[in-house]
Amino acid sequence: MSESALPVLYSFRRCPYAMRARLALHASGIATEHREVVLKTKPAHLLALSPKGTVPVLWLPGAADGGVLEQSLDIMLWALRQHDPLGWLPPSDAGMADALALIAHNDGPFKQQLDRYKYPNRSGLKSGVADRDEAAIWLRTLDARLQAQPLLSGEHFGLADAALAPFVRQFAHTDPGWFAAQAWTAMAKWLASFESSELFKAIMHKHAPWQAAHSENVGP
Ligand SMILES: N[C@@H](CCC(=O)N[C@@H](CS)C(=O)NCC(=O)O)C(=O)O
Repeated sequence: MSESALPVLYSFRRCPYAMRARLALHASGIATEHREVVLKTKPAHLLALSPKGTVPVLWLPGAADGGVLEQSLDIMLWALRQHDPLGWLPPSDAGMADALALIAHNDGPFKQQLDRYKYPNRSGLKSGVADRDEAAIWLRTLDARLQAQPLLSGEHFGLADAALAPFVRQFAHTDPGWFAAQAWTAMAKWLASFESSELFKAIMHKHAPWQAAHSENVGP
């Protein structure tokens, strides 16, 4: 197998989990080899590393423990624990617990409501409105937080902001007119500022789908 000295990131441009991993890797300054995945035809090497077949996956060639990180939050924490020049990691245990609680709600109930809102028929629903409205209750708590402080993480953009923003963005884009009509101005401003940031632009570069080199032994 051809081994890159760099960590290898299997990613998909529009996946919010992959976005949060790319955000943390970018903030950490750690260079990676980017491998863009087509979800319908996942590379054999990705599936050999991580049979569950989701992105993002970070592979650390040569790491003693196999070097496979297959959860987006683990990739974020790994990257930021190597280098955290922007101070994204919460400085206290209480701050970390707070960020992890927000992320748990995002990845649990909110993500489920988001999926049912976006694709109600996949869940046998006629409409996603009930899930949209459930999700909106939590989004209003984010808005209240952002009325009291500039960012979810406090004074500076940090772990919680990067972990949640790609998902809130997906929610907003499901019905932009409805989203814009809601009275969550602090949250809408936070989202708009994220979407227009250099950081966001930097992680949304387009990559051609990655293909294994012909000679590469990619079998499990
Ligand atoms: N818990 C995982 C979830 C990752 C995930 O579900 N990624 C989606 C894309 S957004 C995926 O790869 N789904 C597999 C597929 O669509 O085949 C993480 O945090 O990394």
